[in-house]
Amino acid sequence: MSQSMTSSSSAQGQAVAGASPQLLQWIDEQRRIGVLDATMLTAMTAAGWNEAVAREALQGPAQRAAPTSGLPEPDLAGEPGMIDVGDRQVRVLMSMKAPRVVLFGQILSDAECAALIDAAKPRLSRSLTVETTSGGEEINADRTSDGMFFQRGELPLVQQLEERIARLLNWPIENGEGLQVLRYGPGAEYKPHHDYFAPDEPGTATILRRGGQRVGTLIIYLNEPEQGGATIFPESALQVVPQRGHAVFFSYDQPDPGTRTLHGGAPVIKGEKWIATKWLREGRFD
Ligand code: PD2
Ligand code: ZN
Repeated sequence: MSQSMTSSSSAQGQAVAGASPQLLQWIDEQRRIGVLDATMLTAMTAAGWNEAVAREALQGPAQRAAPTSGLPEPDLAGEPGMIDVGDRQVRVLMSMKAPRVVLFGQILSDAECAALIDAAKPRLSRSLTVETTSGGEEINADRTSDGMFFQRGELPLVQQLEERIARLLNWPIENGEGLQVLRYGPGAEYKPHHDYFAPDEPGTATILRRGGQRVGTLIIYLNEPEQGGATIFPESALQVVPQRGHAVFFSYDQPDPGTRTLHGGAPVIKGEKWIATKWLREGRFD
């Protein structure tokens, strides 16, 4: 829990009697990453804030929350080796400008990777992809993995990971789709594709009603296949070898191949590959 929201702070806020500037700043930060008021209220009272003060501090500061604009993007000003995501330090391992691709380390611990796999395993079924002619879903021969989706915030670990991602990429939790977990066995692959929805497909208008376009993808590696299974960006001759707890992020400012974000999952040759994917939308995905 953040220092800045502890009730022992002596500083007193002027706008809200009893609430410190640090508390108001903490509320703004939580709101910016999409934490709900109810969640903050629970955390504040657990940290010792009087409930009436906590409720008052939460009232009315919606105007302080920054509107979503631009693209999801880590703050790499000053070329940090690590990014503080609240409860963890994430390593910055590689950053490429065009296409925008960033490789991160230790976004999840080994134990958290194992826990996500265990939670997903009983719910796996053959992966579907969004069917862009109708906006529905279909089995896709280009994607031979098994998968499942968690609801946003479905488990404490999922919620924790979503908060980390929101901080890491400066993008609201509400703009994220539910976390998808995929398992690839030997021979399984995901042929090269774009993650945005093709504007000229008839089903795209329906898909976009919920949250607008996808603007970014974070693929998190939950294990290490013995051979094969890299995430490939053929237009950049880039190959990301899965390492447990690492994640590759890429963003696309337009639903256009000019973004050079064509990417795929190379066939697994030996062993299994497990990933968790978070797709980020331009607006709220409710
Ligand atoms: O598993 C991968 O490496 C991969 C490749 C391409 C995952 C995705 N796309 C995806 O989840 O969108
Ligand atoms: Zn993809």
